[in-house]
Amino acid sequence: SDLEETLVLVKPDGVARQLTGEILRRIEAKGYEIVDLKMLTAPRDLLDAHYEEHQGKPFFEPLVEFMQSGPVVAVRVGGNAVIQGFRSLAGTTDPTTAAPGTIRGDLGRDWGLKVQQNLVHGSDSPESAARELALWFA
Ligand code: DAT
Ligand code: MG
Repeated sequence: SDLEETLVLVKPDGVARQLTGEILRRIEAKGYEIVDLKMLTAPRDLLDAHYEEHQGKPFFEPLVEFMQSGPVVAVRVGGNAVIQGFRSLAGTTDPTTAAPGTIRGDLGRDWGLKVQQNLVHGSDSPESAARELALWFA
């Protein structure tokens, strides 16, 4: 087996739309374990560090402002190959084209240009997962 941990964030749109339970349900139904969990309104410096790879891109500022707009739920999720597995559960970045059956495909609303409002974040590699878990669960 390939036991891993990943960082999942229920973004402010997911919390505001009361989808936290539905998203956690899908994670647990897949067989993944909720190892740790907390709700917080993320400070700017945490978001700058979290989205470091996107600094300088045109969507960076709107993304960070959106992520600060309300509470998020940060979840440490464990399981076999969970890093890739949660990305698969989440679906592709844009909810408009995310496959049905995925969190973004089933629940993500089409907000026009606001691609950042796509309900969840999931770490994209073992290196990202380690870095992000250290930031959010320091
Ligand atoms: P993902 O969240 O699928 O890993 P990402 O890491 O490429 O996607 O981007 C981080 C977030 O930034 C993403 O969830 C939504 C937003 N975003 C990405 N590309 C975007 C774009 N072209 N326009 C607007 N927002 C974008
Ligand atoms: Mg990403």
